[in-house]
Amino acid sequence: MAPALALRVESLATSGIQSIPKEYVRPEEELSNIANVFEEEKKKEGPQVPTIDLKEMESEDEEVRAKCREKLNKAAEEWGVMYLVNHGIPNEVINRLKEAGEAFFSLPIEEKEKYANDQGSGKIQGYGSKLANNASGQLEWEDYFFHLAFPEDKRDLSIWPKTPSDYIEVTTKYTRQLRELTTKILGALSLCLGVEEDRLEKEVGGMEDLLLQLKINYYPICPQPELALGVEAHTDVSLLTFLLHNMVPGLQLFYEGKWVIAKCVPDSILVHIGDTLEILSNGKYKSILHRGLVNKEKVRISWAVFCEPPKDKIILKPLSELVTETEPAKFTPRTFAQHIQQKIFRKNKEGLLRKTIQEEPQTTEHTETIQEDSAKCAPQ
Ligand SMILES: O=C(O)CCC(=O)C(=O)O
Repeated sequence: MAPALALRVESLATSGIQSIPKEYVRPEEELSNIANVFEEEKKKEGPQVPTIDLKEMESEDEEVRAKCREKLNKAAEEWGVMYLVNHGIPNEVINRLKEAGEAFFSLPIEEKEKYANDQGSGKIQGYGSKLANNASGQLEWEDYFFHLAFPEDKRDLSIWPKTPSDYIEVTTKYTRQLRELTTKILGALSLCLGVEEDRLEKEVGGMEDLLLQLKINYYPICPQPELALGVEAHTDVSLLTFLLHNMVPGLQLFYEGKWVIAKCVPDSILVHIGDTLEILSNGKYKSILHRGLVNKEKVRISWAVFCEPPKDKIILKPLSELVTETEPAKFTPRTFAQHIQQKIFRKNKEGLLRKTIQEEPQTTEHTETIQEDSAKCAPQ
C-alpha cells in the first residue's frame, strides 16, 4: 500500500490562503480560550512559571544546595514545569543547534521531503506532519523533524539532515551535554524524593537505555491563529522533556484551571515533568498539560528532547520506597509501550465522543475534561 501522504503545513501557509482548512479548526469548546500569544506574553499579572538557578545546585555550601532542591521539589510538585538557568550548556552550543535546525527548515519543501517519515509503516523518524489518523480527524498547525539522539550507538545517522553540514556535529554536542544535565536533574529529584541520588536514573535504564528523542517543531505563520493549535493539549509520556525555542512565544501550560503562557526567558531551558516521572514519584510530581499556540506574524520553532525509558524492557511503577500503607501505589505497573497504547486508546475514545457531541449539540458538557485527559506521544 502506498504511504499516506501528509500535507505539509508549510506549503499551506505559503500558498496565500486567508482561511485555514476545516481540519485545522479547533472544536468550539477550545476556541474560547485561544489567545493572542504576543498580548499574553506582555501581561505582567498572573502566575509565573518558576525558575531554578542551577548554579545554586553546584554551591559548596550544602545549605544553598538544599534550598535549591527545595525550590526544584516545589516546582515539580506544584507546576510540573520550570525554567532552568545557569544550566551549564554553553550558549554557543545552543545557538549552533538552533542555527542548524533553522537552516534545515529553510530548505525548499522538496528537499525536506527526501527525509520524510512513513508513519503508516512504523518509520517514525524523519520529516513529518500529523496525519488525520485519529478518530476526531483533527490536524495541528506544524511540521516537524523527529529522531533519536542518544545513546549514540542507537542513532540512525543516515536519516539525520545532511544539510546543513554541521547538523550532526552540533546536535551531538548538544545532546551529550543535555544527557549530563538529565543526570543532574534526576539526581536532585531523587534526593528530593528521599531516595538514593542515582535511584531515578537507574530505574529508567541509566546511560545505556534511557533514550533522548529530539523533535524540532516548525510552526509556520498561520492566517487564522485564533482558530488553530500548533500542538494540541497533551501531557508528555516522557520522564522529562527539555525545551528550547526561537524566542517566539507559543507554549501554554494548564495551571490551576487556566492556560498560562510560558514567557521567553533568555538563556533558559524549560523542563517538563512527564507521565513516567509522575508514575515513578507515585503522583508527587505532576505531568503538566500543555499545548502550542501559533501566530500571524512569526514562524515559531522549538526543540523538544523527550527523555524516555525503553519501550518494553522496564516495568514502570511507583518507586517501592514511596509506597506505604498510608500512601498506596496510585498507578498500576506498565511498560512504556503499554502506557502509550493506553493513552492512544483513551484519546481515540475521546475523539469519537467529541464527534458524537458535535453531531448531537444538545450534549455540550465535555470541554476541559476532554483536554485534560487528552494525551500525546512522540510522533508515531
Ligand atoms: O513547541 C512547544 O513549545 C511545545 C512542543 C510540544 O509540546 C511537543 O512537541 O510535544
